Amino acid sequence: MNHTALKISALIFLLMSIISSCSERQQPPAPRPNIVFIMSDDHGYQAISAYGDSFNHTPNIDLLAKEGMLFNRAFVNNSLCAPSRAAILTGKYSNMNGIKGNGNEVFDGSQETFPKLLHQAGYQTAMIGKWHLVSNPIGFDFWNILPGQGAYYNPDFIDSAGTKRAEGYVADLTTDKAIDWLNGRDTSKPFCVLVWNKAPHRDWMPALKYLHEFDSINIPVPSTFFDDYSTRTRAAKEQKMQVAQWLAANYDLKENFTVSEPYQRLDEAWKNIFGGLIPGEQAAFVAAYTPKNEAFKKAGLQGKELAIWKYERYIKDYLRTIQSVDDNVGRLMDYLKEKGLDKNTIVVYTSDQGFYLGEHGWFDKRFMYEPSFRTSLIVKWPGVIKPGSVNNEMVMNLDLAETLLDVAHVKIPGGMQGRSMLPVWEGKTPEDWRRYVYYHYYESGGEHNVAKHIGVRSDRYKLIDYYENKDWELYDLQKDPMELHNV
Ligand code: SGN
Ligand code: CA
Repeated sequence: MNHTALKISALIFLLMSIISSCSERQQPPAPRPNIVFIMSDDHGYQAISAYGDSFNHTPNIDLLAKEGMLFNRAFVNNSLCAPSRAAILTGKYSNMNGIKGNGNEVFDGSQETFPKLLHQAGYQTAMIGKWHLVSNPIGFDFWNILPGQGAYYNPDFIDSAGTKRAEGYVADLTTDKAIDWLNGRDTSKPFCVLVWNKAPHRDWMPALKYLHEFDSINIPVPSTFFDDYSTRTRAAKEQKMQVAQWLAANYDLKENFTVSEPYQRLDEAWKNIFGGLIPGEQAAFVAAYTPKNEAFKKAGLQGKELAIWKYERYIKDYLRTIQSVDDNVGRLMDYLKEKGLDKNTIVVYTSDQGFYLGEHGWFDKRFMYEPSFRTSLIVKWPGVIKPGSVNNEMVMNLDLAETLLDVAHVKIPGGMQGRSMLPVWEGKTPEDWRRYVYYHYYESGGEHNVAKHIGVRSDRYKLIDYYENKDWELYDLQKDPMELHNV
């Protein structure tokens, strides 16, 4: 090769390496996953068929479990709506994020939250449904929330322009709004949408199409329904959560509806809720409860029989509202599939806390006993999470913020107190994964009269300190999974 030819071939080599290094650099990075975060309000894991012995059937939520991972030991920091939501958003415990109860605390939206950080990192973000944090959402391209607890029928929704009444059932509307937003989003960016349902929160008002669901089945009370709390400290005895005693005849049990006198014995607050129904809907509602209420009045039940009747009325309405949640999970999943978004979208299904479905004789939550301390958590991520996996690691609501930042390659701020579950999702749980879960319930007195407590749970034991009562409880969960024997 002569001198010129050598020069030319060196030049070609140089050019080719420049071109190849450029093309390497121009490789588009793997697209970041979209996130659909569905949360329900007070949806106990006992009412999801994927979790086992439920009396209802939730095929759409179950499908998420079949295609993703179901967590048997997901716990909350503080089993109440606002504190759990604040922990989910910030990845911090109540004492650090400022929301200890459902009272007058206003969520400080200037804090770092995972949606805000995702937004800063180029995600399109939206929040739709029950928010319950008093201040308006920050860090979202779009938000449309229920005022406070929100209403089931024809509810008001608030956005940055003001309050507007929507027509329909709250679970359907929440999903309609999420789909509308998805349709109008900037498709060049990944998205994160929070779809936070009101259902199945008290007072359990079903969609009209489900008023007769479960009519023909008998739902037995759980084995601990007639718990006498004999080994427990005074907190368990002094609560006001017993189905037998503390459900309201009108609001909760809908006892006083008959076609002939639908309104007579309703107080003002109830009239407002019921008034959300337009007249034709009111008639359908009253007609559904009339024969059952007449039979109930005639039977003159007392004592245990009456308690069992109340339980059935409560649980059936509760489960009816969940049918609508499940339908809407299905609608959202169909939408993702139809738009070809299902492959690169993480879907999270969870609840702000667990709920008593008659265990220990109760409804509501708050206590650190398993039914309310534990919450449902199901996550689907095609290609990353092995379909049909069941996980028994102790994870928490406050891990979600870190995890959802981690999946989007966003730096996790130092102050967050959970831990990214990503390795757990990938089936590679780190050796030093959490072995204890810390809990703190700060309210006391009030409607349900649950005493303040802190506690810690390990794989086998649970220690609870009712610090104002100066009482301790210790459970051996291996020997006593129902937590009936305080040792
Ligand atoms: C309402 C309910 C309570 C419930 C709280 C908190 N009463 O006050 O039973 O514990 O909400 O629920 S009601 O008669 O108004 O329905 S939370 O999910 O928001 O924490
Ligand atoms: Ca709740």
